[in-house]
Amino acid sequence: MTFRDRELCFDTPKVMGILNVTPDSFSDGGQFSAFDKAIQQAENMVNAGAAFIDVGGESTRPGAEPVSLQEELDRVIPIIEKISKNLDVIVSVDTSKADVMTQAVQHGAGLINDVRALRADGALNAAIQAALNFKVPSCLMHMQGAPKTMQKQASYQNVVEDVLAFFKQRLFDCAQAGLSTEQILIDPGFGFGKTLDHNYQLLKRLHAFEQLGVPILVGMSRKSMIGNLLDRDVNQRLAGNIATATIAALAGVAIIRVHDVEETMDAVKIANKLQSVE
Ligand code: PT1
Repeated sequence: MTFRDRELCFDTPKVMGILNVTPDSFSDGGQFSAFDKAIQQAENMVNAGAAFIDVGGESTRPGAEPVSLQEELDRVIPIIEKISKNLDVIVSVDTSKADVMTQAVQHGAGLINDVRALRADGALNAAIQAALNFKVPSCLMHMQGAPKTMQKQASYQNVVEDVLAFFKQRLFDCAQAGLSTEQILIDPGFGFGKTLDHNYQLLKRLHAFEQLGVPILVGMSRKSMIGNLLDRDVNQRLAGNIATATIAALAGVAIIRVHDVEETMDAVKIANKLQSVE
């Protein structure tokens, strides 16, 4: 698959490092600005082996409030520009807003990552233009409901079949609108309108999504599906993160979205060895 000017093969899983650029994520009153710290963190993740850096300016975790367009642009565009210019990595933009997608791609982003699967106003058209003009693909994620309330009433007949049906319809609608399936990745959306059991049913049956014929991205890092099961707060979830990443790697996913890049790379290398040894 081509990400702007880079060709990537998903014969083994690639690691995507998470870079949140929300107001409080870096402020510790020190001498370095939030901007410099974000760039430093991106560099650390690239040195640890990240193939992607996912830059997000709107939190979508359960209960999160939306942010304005200008606020999101101010947060992410300078970071995307700097990382694309200076680091050997594909920059992903984690957004649902058409204008953020367009400007991010104009400033160097190589992947659009949309937790709302291009359903916001203008987003599908922005993604089509990004694909046609810059060879920038899009990742469509499944979410039931909206971040503010999605954990209040998660309900499915069969979560795997329901999420699969959502993607079949969405891939069809995108193709009809002019976004080729070859330019799409999918993500089952762990923690987005799902109970603990829904999340583990999806993880157990990740292979079912191969029938869609597109690369699969997963993000479970530090989520409540790990914390609630293990009764661990967010800074005590590393072992759980590695366990879930290893399971995803063995299932053959294309991209694993994580905070702890260095540790996840070790897990991916072990899974790769297991897959390739005779
Ligand atoms: C994800 C993802 C994302 N997750 C993609 N993008 C988040 N493609 C942001 C919790 O249960 O999985 N895939 N962008 C972060 N969202 C959450 C959701 C964070 C749930 C935490 C939880 O704790």
